[in-house]
Amino acid sequence: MALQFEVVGRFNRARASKLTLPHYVVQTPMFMPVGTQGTIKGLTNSQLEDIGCQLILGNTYHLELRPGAELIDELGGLHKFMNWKRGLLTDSGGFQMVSLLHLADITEEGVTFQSPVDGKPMLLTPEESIQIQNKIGADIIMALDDVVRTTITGPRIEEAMYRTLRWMDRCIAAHKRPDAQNLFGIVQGGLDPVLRDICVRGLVERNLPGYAIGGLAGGEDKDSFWRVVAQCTAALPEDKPRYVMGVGYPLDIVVCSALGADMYDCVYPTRTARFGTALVPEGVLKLKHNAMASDERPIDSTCSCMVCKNYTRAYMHSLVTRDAMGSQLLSYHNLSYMMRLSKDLHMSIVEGRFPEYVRGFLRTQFPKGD
Ligand code: PRF
Ligand code: ZN
Repeated sequence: MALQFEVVGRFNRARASKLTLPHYVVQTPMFMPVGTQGTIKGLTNSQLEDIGCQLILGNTYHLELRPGAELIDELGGLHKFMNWKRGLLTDSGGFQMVSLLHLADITEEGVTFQSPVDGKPMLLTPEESIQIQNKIGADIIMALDDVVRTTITGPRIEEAMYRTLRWMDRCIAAHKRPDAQNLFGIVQGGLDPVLRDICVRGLVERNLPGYAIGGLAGGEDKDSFWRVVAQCTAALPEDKPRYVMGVGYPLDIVVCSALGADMYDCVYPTRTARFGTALVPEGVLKLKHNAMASDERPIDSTCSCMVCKNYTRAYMHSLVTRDAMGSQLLSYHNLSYMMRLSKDLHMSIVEGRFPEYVRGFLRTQFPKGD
């Protein structure tokens, strides 16, 4: 195991931790920005460091297509290649192919898909996903899982859950660097509590360095989503990190942290920035609205980020969706907001004022109490 997980604060099921990874020590709860091509769209590494970003995500699938894991390995691994000194995590690739390419097809052998480069059929097996991730060299690597939409029902959900467990064993056998990289398992099983339970038990038996809860944030209602998270966190070991994949919205991060989850990733803050939407304590602020055209206030008067210190809503209104700088500045603010949220959650748990923090968060987001 190449990590140390130390719980430094608790409030009921919520925890704050110090997670020591091979390249960096991070604090949880933690939001991890998503970089596909070895970069977070619109931000430099030093900007990411300035806003307190502790760990970023890379995608196995994208990095393998370009520039290729072989080359990254030759050049000393992804940390060195992109000159990022903090934490890195790579997702296994299957989910990206299934969600991006509708032509992907899953068999027991792996995920088959048509190459977006030349249209040739390609196959990503659990063994290959791990080999690629070993070459990329991230601190945390993810098992290849069989992901199905939570909104479908029937035998396919059960098949995918059992296949995810069988693939887990193939990933463990293929993992060549367990002392330098942490292989996390992923709980699948849709919205079915019996299947989720079988999957959690199966993964826990394999004694992995950390566990992810997958298959969520795919269109199911919030109640079902939170119920699955609550069930999984209750059954996962106390002394290992728990990562809810593809989440998400600030509200979901607050709720999942209250339920005992520690790590989150989502493209939402940077994607929504590119459409001109700012994350603020009250919810969202649409900078494209005409009302912003002459508004001299900063995006968020409670935010001390570089963008809020220097620019008005009016200036941002004139830039967004017209100039790349608009997306870049807004991504910077939105990620600053997510980093502040992570830090506030951590500190409020450590300082024993988590319930007050959550109440304040909810009151600001839902002032009418709805
Ligand atoms: N599995 C993997 N990556 C993911 C997910 C998953 O279930 C999700 C949740 N839908 C986001 N990213 N491997
Ligand atoms: Zn700001």
